[in-house]
Amino acid sequence: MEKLIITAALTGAEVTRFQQPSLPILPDEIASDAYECYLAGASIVHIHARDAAGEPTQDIEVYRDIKERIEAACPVIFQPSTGGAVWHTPEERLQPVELKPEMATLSCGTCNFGGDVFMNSEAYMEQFASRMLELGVKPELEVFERGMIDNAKKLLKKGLLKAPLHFDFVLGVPGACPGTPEDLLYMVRQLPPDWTWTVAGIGKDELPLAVMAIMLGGHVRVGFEDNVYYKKGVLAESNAQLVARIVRIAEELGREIATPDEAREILGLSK
Ligand code: KMH
Ligand code: ZN
Repeated sequence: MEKLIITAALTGAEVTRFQQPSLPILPDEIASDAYECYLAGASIVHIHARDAAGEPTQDIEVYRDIKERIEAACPVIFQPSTGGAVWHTPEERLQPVELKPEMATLSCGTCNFGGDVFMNSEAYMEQFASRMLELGVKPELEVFERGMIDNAKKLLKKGLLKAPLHFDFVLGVPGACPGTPEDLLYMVRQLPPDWTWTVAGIGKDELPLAVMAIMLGGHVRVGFEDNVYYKKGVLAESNAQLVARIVRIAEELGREIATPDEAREILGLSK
C-alpha cells in the first residue's frame, strides 16, 4: 500500500471559538497549527481564512499571509479552500487559486449543507477547473454526494481535469451523504485503482471512516473543520492531537506515514 497522506483541516468556515476554544483563526494561529500538525505527521493542511473578526473570508491577501507563514515554517503542502462559506460568491471563492498553490479544493456539485445550500453549478465547476488547469493547481475533488463523482468524471471527459484524479469524500454532512462504512465503500468502488482518495468524516464519523481508509489504502483528513471532539463529549485539545491519533493507529495497522515530499509524489504535484 502507498504511504498514508494525512490532511489537517485546521479551521473551516463554520466552526466557532464557542464550539472549539482552540480553533485557529488569525494567520499566525493557523500557521502555528499547521506547523504542529506537520510535526505530528500531516503532509497537507487544508486552509480556510478568517478575517480579524473571525468571519470566513476568501480575501487573497489573507490567504497569501497564511501561505507565506506556513511556507516559512515547514514543507507541508498548503491546500486552500475554494469552497469558502456557503454565502461566498464563486468569484470570491476562486481567489486563493491565483496564489498558485500546489493544490486547492474543487467541490463537485450542489448539496444541502445543514440548513443551507452549498451551490456548485456545472458552469462554475467548469470555471474553477479550467482556472486550476491554467495555473497548474491540482484539484482535490470534494464529493459530498454520490453523483458528484460523475460530475468530476464529466469534467475529465471535457479535458478540464487531468487524470489520475484525487478525491476527498466528505461524508456525514447533515443534508448530504451519511458517513456509514457502506457509503464510503460505495464511493471508493466508483474509482479506477490508479486514482487516489481521502476521507473526511464529519463529527462522530471522523474516526471510524479514517480507520477504514487506512485499511483500504485511502488517505485521511482530520481536524476542527470536520470534528471538534476527541471522543464523545470531550473536546480535542488541538488539531495536532487529532493528527497524532491517526499516526498511532496507522502505525499499529502497519501503514507508514507519508512525508510532504512523499505525498507530492503520490499525488503527482509539481512543486
Ligand atoms: N465550507 C463549506 C461550505 C472546501 O473547503 O472546498 C465548503 C467546504 C469545501 O469547506
Ligand atoms: Zn474546507
